[in-house]
Amino acid sequence: MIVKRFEAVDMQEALKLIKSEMGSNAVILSTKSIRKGGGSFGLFGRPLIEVTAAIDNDKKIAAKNEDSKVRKPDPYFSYISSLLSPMKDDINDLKEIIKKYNSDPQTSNSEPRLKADVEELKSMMGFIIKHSGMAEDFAIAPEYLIPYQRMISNGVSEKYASDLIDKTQDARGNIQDENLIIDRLADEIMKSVKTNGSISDEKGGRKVIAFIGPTGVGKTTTIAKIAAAETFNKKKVAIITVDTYRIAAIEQIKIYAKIIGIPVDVVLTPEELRVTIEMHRDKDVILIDTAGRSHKNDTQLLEVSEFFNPLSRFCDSGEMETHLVLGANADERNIEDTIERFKAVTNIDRLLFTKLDEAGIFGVIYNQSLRTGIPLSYFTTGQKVPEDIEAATSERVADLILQLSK
Ligand SMILES: Nc1nc2c(ncn2[C@@H]2O[C@H](COP(=O)(O)OP(=O)(O)O)[C@@H](O)[C@H]2O)c(=O)[nH]1
Ligand SMILES: [Mg+2]
Repeated sequence: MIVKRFEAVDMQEALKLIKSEMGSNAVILSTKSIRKGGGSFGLFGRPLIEVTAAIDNDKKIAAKNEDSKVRKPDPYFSYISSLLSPMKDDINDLKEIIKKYNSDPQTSNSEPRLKADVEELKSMMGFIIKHSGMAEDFAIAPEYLIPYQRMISNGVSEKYASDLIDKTQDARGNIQDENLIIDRLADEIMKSVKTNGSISDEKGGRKVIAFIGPTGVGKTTTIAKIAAAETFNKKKVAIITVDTYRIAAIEQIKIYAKIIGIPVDVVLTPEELRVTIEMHRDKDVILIDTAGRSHKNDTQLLEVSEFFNPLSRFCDSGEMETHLVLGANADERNIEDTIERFKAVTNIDRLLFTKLDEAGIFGVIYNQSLRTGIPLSYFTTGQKVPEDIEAATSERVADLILQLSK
């Protein structure tokens, strides 16, 4: 691995330097503010940022590490293991029988018979599944059992998993090849989930985006990541913090904004918010952070509506968006409860899932997006600013649910 330090006036310049010297596979290890020139300890000098970046000699290894970031011990594998362990003896007996069967000169030429036995076993399995109550509303063919269980053990709701299986079965008749089934399920997942890509990809004029959600889910960190990416895409970005509690959290966003080299304003009232947005008329992207307490606090929910609901009146249509930020590592019931509480007081345009690196299963992302019909905007995959973020895509959702890139 090659590690290098870069000094620049802001993040935008640093990223340019890193990209040109190390290529786009380089990863940022750390960033800090420094001063150069001036007094003996660098006091009074020019403020600069120092960014340490690294690149792996072997890109393949780098890509593998990147991938393992969101991969936890396979819940599907543990599930299947737990199902299989009581049957271990039977499986070993079966293996012995097959071995004998193959080595017996009288039977080794009887492939058709073996095939018929396998078919019989499959239909028996189908019968058991049908009558076990596991698949009450749909008749699942045995070939679909493993993909179905893979989705269930990854947290996809039974209803959505059966819908997906149904669609794959109906549209194209029964398929025997498991890989083909997975491919077609991926197609159905991609067709059913809505994603909106990054802000830069969206057409139209300026965007004013409010990030709301419970405390600690990663709103401020995510805003810093998006601000850095948009600045890098040559967009003019400003951050506004709605601080209704005057907590130290403001310092955090101020530091990020300084490193990225963009302005940050703190507003206290809905009127100040309106005036500040108006002041940033020249910006392409305005990101609004909220300090907030727990979502259980109803006064905070009311404040969200008090601040953001009037915005749609003086922003052009399509300009104003509200992204509800949710931790993918939380319990699904909590997530659903949060969505409902925020939905009751304000319009939610996008769901943004953070902490995918800390989540063991990903079904919640699909379930909640389908349940609400709200498109997904971004996924974040770690604490590092600016790199641990990706625009949500339907391909990635299919990958997360079916574990295609494992
Ligand atoms: N593991 C992990 N931690 C994250 C991610 N995003 C944010 N965090 C951490 O979550 C904590 C709270 O983040 P913050 O942005 O202050 O949350 P806020 O209260 O919603 O503004 C911080 O320690 C972040 O570094 C993520 O994608 N993965
Ligand atoms: Mg915050």
